[in-house]
Amino acid sequence: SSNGLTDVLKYTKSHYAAPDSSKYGIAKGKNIIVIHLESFQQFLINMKVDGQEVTPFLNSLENDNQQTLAFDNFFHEVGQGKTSDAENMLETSTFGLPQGSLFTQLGSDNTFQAAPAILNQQSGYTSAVFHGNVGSFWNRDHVYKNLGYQNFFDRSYFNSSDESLGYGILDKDLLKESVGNLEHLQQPFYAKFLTVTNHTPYLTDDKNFNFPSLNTGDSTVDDYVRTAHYLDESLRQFFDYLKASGIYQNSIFMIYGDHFGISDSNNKDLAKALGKDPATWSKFDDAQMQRVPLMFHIPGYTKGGIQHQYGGEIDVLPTLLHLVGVDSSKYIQFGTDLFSSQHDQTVAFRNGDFVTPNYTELSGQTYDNKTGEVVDTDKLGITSDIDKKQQQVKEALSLSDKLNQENLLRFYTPEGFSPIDPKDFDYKNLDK
Ligand code: GP9
Ligand code: MN
Repeated sequence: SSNGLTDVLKYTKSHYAAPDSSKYGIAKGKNIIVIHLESFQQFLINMKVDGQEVTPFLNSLENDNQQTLAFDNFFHEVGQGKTSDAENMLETSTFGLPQGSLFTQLGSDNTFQAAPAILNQQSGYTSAVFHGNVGSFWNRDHVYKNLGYQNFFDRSYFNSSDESLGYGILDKDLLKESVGNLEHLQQPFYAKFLTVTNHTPYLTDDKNFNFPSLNTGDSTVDDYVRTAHYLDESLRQFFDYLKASGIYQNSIFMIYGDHFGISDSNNKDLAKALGKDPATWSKFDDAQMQRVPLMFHIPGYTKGGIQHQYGGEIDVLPTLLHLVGVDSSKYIQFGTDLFSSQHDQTVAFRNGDFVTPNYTELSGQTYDNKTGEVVDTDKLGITSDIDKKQQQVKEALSLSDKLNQENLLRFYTPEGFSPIDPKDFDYKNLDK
């Protein structure tokens, strides 16, 4: 019934964080170019192998303290839906499901109030997704229509046929071939590029992957830096095309890692390469590894710099909307603007664990972020504070699940928003 909405609205309205006026609208009217870095973790940024930077181009963006606002305490929050969970959170600011993928389970029929629709209706943005894999993967061919995406360029649109490495065509081919289509979109556009080459098991060859591997003996870990380097080169090339076409100067780039690339079971192998002792590696360390990049690169902006506030994927949509000057207050969103003074720095993992700037809570145990040790919360007098945060994390997750599982947005249409009719969109030529 629509009654469940009352609880959801009570939660989201009371957690709404008003924008910071120094950030509101700084990218108003600009094209939005979203770059989804497949399986890309924060530790790759500024990492060196044999004295060479793994991702020199991304480093140059991250460390551009004028034109880039980059986050170094930003976490992915995905569950079993992996890429699709990340996409869902970034497009809707609601969580993925406790089990499986929301895109697959509910994406064909649910009502969404998502980024492409909001940006189109409030600021006249056109929209497109570019992806070098088949359109049916993660049910995207259906979900994207419900999100309001006007165009979806999947593998069938691209001439490249080299799919021997990664998931779909190589990123360099995808990005190179996409620029022509991008140039034909009416501006301002909201365009998302889903990369795929940096995907486990990180297959490489010597022709395309010109970078030394690590030497841990775990091939997944060893080749991860090679495919990450390839992704970095792909982006440098892409930016060169965009600069030549004039699109670059008129755009804001939002770049993020969707989730971990090295799973917890392989982290001990990675430890040495990070200068850590595998013998003392713990669950706490696994949790800290869930940091992924998030950066907003705004050509011509001068007040950038590294941002240390804690946040996660759920927070991206209200942050982005405010940067382009779109009011988010009437929408049901579980995250809060990362730049707001009222931003909630408690980062929820899908299993109910969470991280705050001071503590990491895992299966009911509290770790001190400075020492990585389990603490006695009673002794520190923080038990009630931690309990309150734990309760709030559980509440947010369960209200988001209720909203999605009962398709409650069909009963809530914000003022001035027109519900999306997926029949309005037709993605021709899509591979099925
Ligand atoms: C495939 C790609 C991979 O199209 O998005 O998804 P993942 O396996 O990372 O969830
Ligand atoms: Mn992924």
